[in-house]
Amino acid sequence: MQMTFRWYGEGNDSITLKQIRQIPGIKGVVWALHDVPVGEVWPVERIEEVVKQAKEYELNTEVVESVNIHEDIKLGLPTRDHYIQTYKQTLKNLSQFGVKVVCYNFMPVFDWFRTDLFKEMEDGSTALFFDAQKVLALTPEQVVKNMEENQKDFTLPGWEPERLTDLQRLFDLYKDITEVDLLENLTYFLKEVCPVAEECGIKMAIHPDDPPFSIFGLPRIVKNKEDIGRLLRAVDSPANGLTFCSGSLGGNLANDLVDIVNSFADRIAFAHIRNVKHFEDGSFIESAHRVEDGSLPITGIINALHENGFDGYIRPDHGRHIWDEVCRPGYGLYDRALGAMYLQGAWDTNVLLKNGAAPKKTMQTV
Ligand code: DNO
Repeated sequence: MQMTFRWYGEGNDSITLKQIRQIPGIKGVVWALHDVPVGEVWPVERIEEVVKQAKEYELNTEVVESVNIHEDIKLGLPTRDHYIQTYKQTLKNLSQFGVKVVCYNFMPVFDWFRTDLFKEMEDGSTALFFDAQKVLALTPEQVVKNMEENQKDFTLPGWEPERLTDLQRLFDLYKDITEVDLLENLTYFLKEVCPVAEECGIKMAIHPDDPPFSIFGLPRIVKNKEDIGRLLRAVDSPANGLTFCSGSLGGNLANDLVDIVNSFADRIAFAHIRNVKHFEDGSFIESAHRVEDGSLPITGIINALHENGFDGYIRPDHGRHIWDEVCRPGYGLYDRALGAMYLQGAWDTNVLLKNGAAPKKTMQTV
């Protein structure tokens, strides 16, 4: 596996490349041009700029998260063909700079969704929280009203602000879209884009729905093993891959995460690993990565990735906010760095168990 770390870019992230470089084992940054509006082509010069910046710190830029999908593609509107063309051009531009994986999602309207960004935990740290009862009680009309009144509280890292400006229109457009329609629209998109991705040596890696169930009546089609199998079969190309996200799929405890890894190992191009602690009412909080700290089988997942010879990219996922760090919700330095070390510790233990003690290292000259 190749350990990476998400970075929001110079001037857009409080974390520096120098800091990332100093976390043991990190090979590359997972990046995006967050200011390019969804649906527009990513300019070559802008891509080159990020690649150069990362190279200075010996970090690769092989994984992009995300090239977001225009809502017209998800809705299957006639204008989708234009946005599919721009998507293909972005892939071509990225491939000129050695990008190997493009993570994306197909969630209508919202990307990931939480109710609290800084929920206090028992140890005094704060973390992202999903209050299931609060979400269940919200109607789409209330969501629109809440967001209009209090937009900043609902903007999460990775969301494009323009999505929130015409929420009511989007909710209306999705009223008649079923899960079957949405899957058809995803298949249409993948059939167009995968041949180009294959030519470019890029793997498209769909991110599961977060949370992995319908919210506010919107359709969701990447919630569980069955959904994943269906969409991988719909377009049987090596470029049609998966981002295995333990925290997203683990938002539903009925998902057997180890089984999902074992079932789709050859299609997992990228993995986001984090733990989640569940409560009786269906709510969950994003705990530390350690297996004991949450409800998910983090070490079992790493074992399964190792057993399947996983050589794709992996990153620690959302962290808690600890040691008084002021940072983007879920994307601070400290807890994610701890996460990276924990995941590598679990991986190295697997290597040790399989291969026996590591051979003695030769001394480097000073
Ligand atoms: C949240 C992220 C998501 C992810 C997108 C991929 O922290 O995992 O925003 O980047 O769903 O398109």
